[in-house]
Amino acid sequence: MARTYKHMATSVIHEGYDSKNMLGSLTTPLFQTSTYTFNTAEQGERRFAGEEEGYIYSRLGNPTVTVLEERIAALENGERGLAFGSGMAAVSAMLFALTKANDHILCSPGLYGCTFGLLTMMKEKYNISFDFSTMVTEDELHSKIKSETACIYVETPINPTMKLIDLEMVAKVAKEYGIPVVVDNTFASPYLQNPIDLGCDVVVHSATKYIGGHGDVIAGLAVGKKEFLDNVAVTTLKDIGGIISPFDAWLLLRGLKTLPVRVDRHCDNAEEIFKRLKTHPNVATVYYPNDDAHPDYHIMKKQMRRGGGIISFEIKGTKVDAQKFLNELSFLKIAVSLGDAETLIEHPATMTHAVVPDESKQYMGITDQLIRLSVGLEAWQDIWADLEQALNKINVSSDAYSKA
Ligand code: LCS
Repeated sequence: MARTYKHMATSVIHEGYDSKNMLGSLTTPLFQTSTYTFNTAEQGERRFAGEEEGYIYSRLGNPTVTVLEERIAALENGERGLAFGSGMAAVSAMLFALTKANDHILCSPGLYGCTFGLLTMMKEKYNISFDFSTMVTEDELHSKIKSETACIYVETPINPTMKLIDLEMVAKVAKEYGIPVVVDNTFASPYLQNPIDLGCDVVVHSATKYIGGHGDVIAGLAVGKKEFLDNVAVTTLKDIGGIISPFDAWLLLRGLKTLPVRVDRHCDNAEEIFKRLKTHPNVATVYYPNDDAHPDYHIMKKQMRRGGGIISFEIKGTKVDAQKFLNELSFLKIAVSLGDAETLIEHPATMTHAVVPDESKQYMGITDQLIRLSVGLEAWQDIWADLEQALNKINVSSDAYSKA
């Protein structure tokens, strides 16, 4: 679905919904129903045979969910959207749809912990192997593609290291082999980055994050070609059944309306916090895409509208110091998830990426000193005051300093 409106701020509010068709209801009605009645037995037969348009049963489709799917398709400039009960349901549906036993998946040099867990499970059960590419040069990417490579799976920015992948470059190389590129666009949100516009094939989101934006929904979305997602809808989604509830779809439609306003504020706040973290004596390294010293800054300039709301940083010290820093925070919340109004802060090595084996953590750059900060919508001055007072309390031993 091509975007109807020139500006995303209008699209997030209006795409996929016309109040004239819904008794003038300004907001999308919540169709909280599990099934739909047929006027006649013959009508039921026609609907099941696909000869007549219409809803059958909410695992197969629901009008509130349809509006959400049309809206996300428009925001990502894809032909079709599909909603899921979690980000992982969306990720797993895409990977199962694109692979068969003995295939290979090539991944960006870092992935969300549960995506890593899913790939490990696919390897153990179906011998679908996976490995990583730095995706820094075309040559390196070419060298990692095998005859069994069935898809390329990319996070950018990568959770939690904030490395970026040049999507145009990856899409160009993949096209030479006819391999689809799936991009997890969770960290950027559709407001900051649109992978399909850069030549990629499928976009997935943990809608739990910026799209919902309020910490009250677990959901996932996928966007891609109509033929591909029509097929996923009647196979992986219908028969494995990881569907979204109509109420959660309704909450996402509400959250989406303020996506540009919220994400701009997240970015404004993150820029202020980033500058201050960079000069704090107890912080060793800061990873934020909109930093001209970030190794992937040129990629951020090319493919993202702004740097986003997530900052990762390494404190000087040990795991104990990292945990002490978190414990010293006053109102900022220690929690996984991200993209909420509340600032959330976590320790990836022992939380979101705890399932990743040490060797892979090391490859990805997830150290015991690494902290991930999802900058919220509070006043940045209050966020910084809390971070600063907690950072000041880390007792950095001389031993730890020498290791850092
Ligand atoms: N993709 C990315 C990049 C994610 O960060 C997450 C969740 C998912 C997919 C899965 O989405 P879910 O099923 O949770 O909706 N990331 C989390 C995180 O970093 N902290 O808590 C969850």
